[in-house]
Amino acid sequence: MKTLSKSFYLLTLLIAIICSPNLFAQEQFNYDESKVPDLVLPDPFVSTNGEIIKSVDDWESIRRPELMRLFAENVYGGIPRDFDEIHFNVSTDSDHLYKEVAMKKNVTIRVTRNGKAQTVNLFVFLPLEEKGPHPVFLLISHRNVQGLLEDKEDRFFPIEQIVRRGYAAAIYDVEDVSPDDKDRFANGILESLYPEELKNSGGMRGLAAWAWGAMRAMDYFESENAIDHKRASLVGHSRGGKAALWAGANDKRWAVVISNESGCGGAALSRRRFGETVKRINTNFPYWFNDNFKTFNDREDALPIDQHLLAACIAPRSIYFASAIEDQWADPKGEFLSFKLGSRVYTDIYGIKVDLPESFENHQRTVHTNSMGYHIREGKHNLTLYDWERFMDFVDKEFK
Ligand code: GTR
Repeated sequence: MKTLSKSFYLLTLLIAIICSPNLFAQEQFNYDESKVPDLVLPDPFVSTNGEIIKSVDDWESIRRPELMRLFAENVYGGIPRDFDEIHFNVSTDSDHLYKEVAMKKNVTIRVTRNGKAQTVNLFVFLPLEEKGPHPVFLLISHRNVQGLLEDKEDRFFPIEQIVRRGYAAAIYDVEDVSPDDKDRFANGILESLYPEELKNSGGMRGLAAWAWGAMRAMDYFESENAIDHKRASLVGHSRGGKAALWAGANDKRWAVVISNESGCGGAALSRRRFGETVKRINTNFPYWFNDNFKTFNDREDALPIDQHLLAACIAPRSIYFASAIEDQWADPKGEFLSFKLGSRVYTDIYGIKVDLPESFENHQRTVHTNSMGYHIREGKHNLTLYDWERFMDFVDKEFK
């Protein structure tokens, strides 16, 4: 009898293990607000040396450069600015789904450095109805761009709606710059143009490379008469949103920087450890951030920055954070808090009157205030037409 119950027990255990293959591998992620640790965050207004930051000059000459260096060294790697030549090969494409409303330009951006070259394909749709130069939205896309351009029903990049509102719509595929893949990520600018970055533990990896791509698209906008490059908005969703924030912080040519549900390593505060954590993102996507970021796995409190300071580094240019209620993995509350805390630089340093809700719990769904736009919508993790319409409402107002 005893042997029987023992073997029954062992059998049950075996079945349990087989039925849940991740039993031992799976880590627990926190979705319980009461378990979020008390937050002690780095202060935007005290430099590492203890200087008190009070003026635009203090911010721009001391604290902002210091923060940008800390983000580069510890999180994303810097974005190299040097290359030998850049060339744009532009052709007009008349065979596309949006010919009723837009002119399509296919742009091959060719960049050379030390005898090696990299090409990035940029697709630009210009409104037919209105006279240029047109303000522009650029989407950093980690979804297959050819697929998006051939599917009118997909509203991830709603070309028709964007051009009908008088904006140019531009997109490139991160694959052209640095493939979104653990084994292949170096097969782009990291091998061709900037191989030294890979040897540096604080060097550029995937996300910073994608951000470099957005900067090259901006180089093209500057050369294109049909585009009003001074009224350019950079958009990224999720991993693309992380890259958009880093590109926007580095490149002041972007008038508006928009993060859609970028979560961990993007809009959300790392120290909250709500949903995705630093350790988890570094484990699943080791090629997005630099090697130094991995030393903060399970040590978020040791980070010399947190993500509210990245939002702050975009000030006084316009910034937008969007979240989705069911996208708990990206920590909507952590995104709101970093937005709210980042707003202190807009108000206290730049004197911009920003009217944001006091707390996440009492927030309105959409808040478009001076230089700062925010919304949280129903539903899951995605970039939708609803999101784009809110972005365009905000940008209309900003550019008025
Ligand atoms: C998830 C990742 C997130 C986010 C997302 C996405 O798997 O954990 O950080 O970037 O992918 O890009 O859709």
